[in-house]
Amino acid sequence: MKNPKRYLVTSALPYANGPLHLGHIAGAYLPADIYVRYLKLKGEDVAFICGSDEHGVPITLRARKEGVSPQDIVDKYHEMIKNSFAELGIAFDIYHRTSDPLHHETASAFFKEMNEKGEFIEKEEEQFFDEQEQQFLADRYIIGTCPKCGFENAYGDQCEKCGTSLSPKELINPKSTLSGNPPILKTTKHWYLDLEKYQHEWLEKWIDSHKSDWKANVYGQCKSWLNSGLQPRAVTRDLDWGVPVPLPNSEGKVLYVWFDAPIGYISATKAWAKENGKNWKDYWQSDDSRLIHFIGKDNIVFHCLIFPAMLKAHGDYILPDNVPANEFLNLEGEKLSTSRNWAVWIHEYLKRQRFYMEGFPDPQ
Ligand code: B3M
Ligand code: ZN
Repeated sequence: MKNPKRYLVTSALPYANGPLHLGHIAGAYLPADIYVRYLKLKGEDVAFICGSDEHGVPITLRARKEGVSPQDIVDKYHEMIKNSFAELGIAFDIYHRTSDPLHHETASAFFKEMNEKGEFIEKEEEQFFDEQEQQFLADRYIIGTCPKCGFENAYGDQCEKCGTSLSPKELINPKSTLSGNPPILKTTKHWYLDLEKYQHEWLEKWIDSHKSDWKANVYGQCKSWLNSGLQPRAVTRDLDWGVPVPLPNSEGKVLYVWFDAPIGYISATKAWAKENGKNWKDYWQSDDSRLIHFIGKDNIVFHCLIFPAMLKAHGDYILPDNVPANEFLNLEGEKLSTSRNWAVWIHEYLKRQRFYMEGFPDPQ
């Protein structure tokens, strides 16, 4: 876009289930911070938005393991992540969080408006249910034997041993990680985003229009998703942690974390605008604004296909102008990873840096 009036720059919302590591910073935060500093030096009108992503199954799993509530987990890591960014000098205009009531309101309203426009497919399906715990089981709550390689502790969505993506029903001898019992199949209703329809109506054309101005790895990944054909995707889950589905008879259901998290960019912008005498709609709903998402490469499909589909289906919003996604950072040849505890942790790095800068304390 030539001569936009204002810029909305976002960095991926870190999951509040662990501290930041160097891979995060190199991927989505430092490049965005440099870009924003450049724009601001030029005198541009910029909002630089980020916050904690505080929903999703990994947070509930961690809470269970530590015997605390999901809110306790996100409170702890939100503070820690926010402080690390501040100390590193990554200068967001706001660092918000998705457990904030303003976010719940915003995400609920977004879902409701899409639903009223008839954008969702409602479908009943059989899913695994733990009878003892009286709970439907998210993919990560089910383990069993991998049908490809025979590894006995494969998750319902992926085998960590051979890397195959799975669906829970493919596992041999599935077991609930909550009670250890074999789950039963039970019918449940969910709301789906009709990505197949959008692909044919406009998404494919829109991605093609960015062949030359998006990074080759980003464009290439989008094309490969499109070539294998997009399928409808469930945007709700049976879970008790998240933004409740704002419709009658949907107790025990929440919005899928990848539905509410990108809306977190919108709620964060609202919170920032309120504090700074700005109008958030200028940034999200005006054609002379430029929206740019900085992310890591594992988030490409959500930012380039799914979130744009949501924005367009809602109807009032602009689409991202660019989505610079970076490759992973490796440490001794292996990808940095929170779950495998293979990382340079930012809070530790900052502690050491402070130590070297301030010098050794006096011996007495
Ligand atoms: N929290 C995933 C990640 O940190 C996710 C990003 C959300 S951006 C809306 O990789
Ligand atoms: Zn396997």
